[in-house]
Amino acid sequence: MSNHLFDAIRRAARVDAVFIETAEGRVLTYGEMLDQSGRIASALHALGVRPGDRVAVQVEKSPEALMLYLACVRAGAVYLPLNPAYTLTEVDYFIGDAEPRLVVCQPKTLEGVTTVATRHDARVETLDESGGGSLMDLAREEEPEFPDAERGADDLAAILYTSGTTGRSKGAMLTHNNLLSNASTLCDYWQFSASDRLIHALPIFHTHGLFVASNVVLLSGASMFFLPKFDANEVLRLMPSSTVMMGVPTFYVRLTQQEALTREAAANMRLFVSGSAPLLAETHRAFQRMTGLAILERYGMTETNMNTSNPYDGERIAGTVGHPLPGVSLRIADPETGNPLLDGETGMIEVKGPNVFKGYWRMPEKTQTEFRADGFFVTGDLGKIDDRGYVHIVGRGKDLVISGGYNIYPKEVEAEIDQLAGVIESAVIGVPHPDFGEGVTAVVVKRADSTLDERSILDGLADRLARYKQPKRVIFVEDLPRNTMGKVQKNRLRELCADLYSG
Ligand code: MCA
Ligand code: AMP
Repeated sequence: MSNHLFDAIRRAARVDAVFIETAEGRVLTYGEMLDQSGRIASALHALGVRPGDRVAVQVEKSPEALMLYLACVRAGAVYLPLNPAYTLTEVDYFIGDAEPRLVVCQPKTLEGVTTVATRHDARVETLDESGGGSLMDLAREEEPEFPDAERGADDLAAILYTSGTTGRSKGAMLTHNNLLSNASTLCDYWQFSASDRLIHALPIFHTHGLFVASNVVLLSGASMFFLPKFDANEVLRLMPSSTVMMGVPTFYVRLTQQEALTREAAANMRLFVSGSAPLLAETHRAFQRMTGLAILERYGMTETNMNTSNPYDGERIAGTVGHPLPGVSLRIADPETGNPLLDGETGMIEVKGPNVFKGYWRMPEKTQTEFRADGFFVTGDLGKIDDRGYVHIVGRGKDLVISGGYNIYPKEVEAEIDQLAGVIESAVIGVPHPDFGEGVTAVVVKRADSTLDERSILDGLADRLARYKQPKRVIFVEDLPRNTMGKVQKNRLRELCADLYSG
């Protein structure tokens, strides 16, 4: 039997080597990783999970949660991670759309999730942040040996939901080879080896923390400090015994606010990687001034995994995302016609390669509109390539806010605000924010007789949207500025609110 992704992970695993160390000093070796993921895979099988079945997982970060991902790969299931911050309303949509065989949730959300899952014929088991719960009780009864399910390069390994500009979230279907080829490329490009130790402070329900960080460690047989969440002091404490960190720009903003961030503190570190959102050149420079190290910025997307990276050896240029990775074709095209543009011209970034996803789950038409006839995927990011071949992201052709590395689609927030009594219409924008990069901001037009205020709008959204999607501020205006076509001029609103979070 061959399992495209797990066979490669297994080949890199030296059973006695450390894979994970937690903040409390708990150590998990590669041998234990193989045993534990095998037991969980057996439990999944006993629960009726078969190759191709979806397994939806909404749990806090823990080593066991990562083992569950690996168990799904081994059982041939399609792993579907969900942010624990999602409300039940949001979870209901994902379960209804993906139709998982099994949902794994936290014991504290069992009641609500069971109501939703039962409606969609899914079974529910639990996993808590300390590795307990009904799924683990079942796994403990199982043998560690599990015959990995036969899975080829093109079979699905995961579905990750990404919000759509027109409302409905889309499930990006990622194959075994999407994940394996991209992680292998990154291992080489960033020169990972078994002697590396990564500081893993990212969540594990998105591409960055799940595939980029964890798969790269697994495929190089390296180890990682596995932190429940980012904490600048904790990261500084671990730096002397680590070699690499991956983070979103907010991690680096927060680190540069620490006096303890010095050359000595970072002396053992060989690489800091940033991605998921633009890293300000001033953060890049401040970090380099304090540590002597240039952050390596790269660019990716849920649908494409990683597309570009600044060089490992060579100049890492602030404000650029570097060169296309080996095997990735990247071009800049006219957003309307799709015709390729010349270097230096700004247009739509389009990519093609083994990293690019298979399509959106059960949305063939949507999938078709996002690809050009020659197979290039239209990213929705606007960029240019300079005369040294470095890619610059200069804007977004899609209406999207990125806050602390999380994506928020204004349409989704606007729809929730608009259905509150007293609201006539709203526009949601991203405004420069010193910590999160962009702060979600709502501009609202209310009825003349309405008593709505900022607090009542926020209260009205509390149970409907995950916390990070909720506006940090709500501003009221008489009416929204529109162009002659009737389209809301969000750039004018961004100017109006430009200083909302500064000072
Ligand atoms: C937490 N809050 C946020 C965010 N995170 N609000 C807006 N944006 C956020 N990102 C809320 C909290 O609920 C809290 O609300 C308040 O803001 C302050 O929380 P704080 O303690 O400061 O936040 P934190 O827990 O320290 O989290 C900030 C964080 C975290 C560490 C930046 O958001 C994070 O780990 N982000 C990484 C996201 C990520 O992995 N993205 C990769 C996507 P209140 O106080 O009101 O309750 S993958 C991707 O984009 C592609 C593929 C790629 O290229 O990588
Ligand atoms: P996601 O949908 O979470 O996969 O987010 C992908 C989006 O994040 C991309 O389409 C970009 O807009 C943005 N992104 C990721 N990395 C970078 C980066 N280094 N610089 C600017 N934007 C980025």
